[in-house]
Amino acid sequence: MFIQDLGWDAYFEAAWNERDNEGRVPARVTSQQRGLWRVAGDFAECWAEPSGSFRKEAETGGDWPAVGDWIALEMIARQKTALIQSVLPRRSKFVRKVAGKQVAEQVIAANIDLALIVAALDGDFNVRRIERYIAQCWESGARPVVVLNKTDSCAEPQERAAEIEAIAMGVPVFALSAKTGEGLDELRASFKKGQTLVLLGSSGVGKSTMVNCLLQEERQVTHAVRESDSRGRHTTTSRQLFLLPCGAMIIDTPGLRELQLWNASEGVALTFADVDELASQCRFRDCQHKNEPGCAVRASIEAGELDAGRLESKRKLQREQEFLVRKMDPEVRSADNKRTKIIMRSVRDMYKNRDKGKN
Ligand SMILES: Nc1nc2c(ncn2[C@@H]2O[C@H](COP(=O)(O)OP(=O)(O)OP(=O)(O)O)[C@@H](O)[C@H]2O)c(=O)[nH]1
Ligand SMILES: [Mg+2]
Ligand SMILES: [Zn+2]
Repeated sequence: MFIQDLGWDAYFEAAWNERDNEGRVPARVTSQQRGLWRVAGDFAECWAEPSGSFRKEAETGGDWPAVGDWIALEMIARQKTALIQSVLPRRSKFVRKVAGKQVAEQVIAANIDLALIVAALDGDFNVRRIERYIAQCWESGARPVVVLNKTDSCAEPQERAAEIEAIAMGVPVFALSAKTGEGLDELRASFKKGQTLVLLGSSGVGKSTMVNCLLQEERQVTHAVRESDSRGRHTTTSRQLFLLPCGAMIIDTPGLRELQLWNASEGVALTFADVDELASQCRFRDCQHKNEPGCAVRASIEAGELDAGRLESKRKLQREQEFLVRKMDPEVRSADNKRTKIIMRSVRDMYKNRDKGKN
């Protein structure tokens, strides 16, 4: 195996050359277990542990390596071990607020190109939850793709897909069955060699079943959902990166119990760019879209064009976001968001052009 097969490219090469990496080799984290990291590189695969100085740094506010990270590794042949000396800058990262009341972030996966937001069509289907994931994706630097699984147990999969397409401008939507394989080829065709994908979604939606299907091998354990409410049983317990036959890589993750946004103000704005576009046509600049005269948002809801739930969902995410920002470290708060601004502009343009097409 070569690092190029694992996604190494000019971006990481440049980052590597910027530092003194004498005596070290690049490697990618494929999984993590109890203080040990599984890494792959030109040397094949091995377990690695943080060096003393790296550990100190991570313990005092730095970051531990996440699955998908590129690291500088020092091989200690005599001791048959390998030391993680540093983590290369991440091109994208998927983070969430640490579960509970604490305000801290946890990196779920790093250097992701495509985030597959998986939802099941058998009872778990929830447009608002998908909206939330999309907001988080835009923020991460990965491109979101929505995958509606279990078409075999849904009478109108195309209607559900259309519902998502309506709220997720510019986000590809695939409807498929990981059980029968129906529709999987279309999704597979959108993967490119060297790309890294991550599967996100609640427990029981079929993420691991999709991995097995794409690998054409039963590598991940799967478990039936509860019959009473179609909920999963948190079968997958750790994140792991797999190399697919097509040359792309995929990270399976445990079903998220709690997806709290982390510094996703830009992502929220992006996800609701259509609402903002409407709001810009309200008579008052500070319109709350309640019962002000000349409110374009209310008019659109009354005309049956905009879903009222979507406005509510936006408000809820914004409140959550404001709460987090108030509690956050000022340095993090002012973090440069140039990249998201560029994406935002292009999504806004997409909405504008779509609306032009309507008239
Ligand atoms: N009918 C149907 N069942 C499916 C499909 N895909 C997966 N399942 C079933 O759904 C159940 C849960 O699948 P998993 O792959 O374990 O779900 P998961 O998302 O990995 O769940 P966690 O690991 O708990 O996060 C299993 O019983 C699968 O056989 C599908 O397309 N159709
Ligand atoms: Mg699983
Ligand atoms: Zn208004």
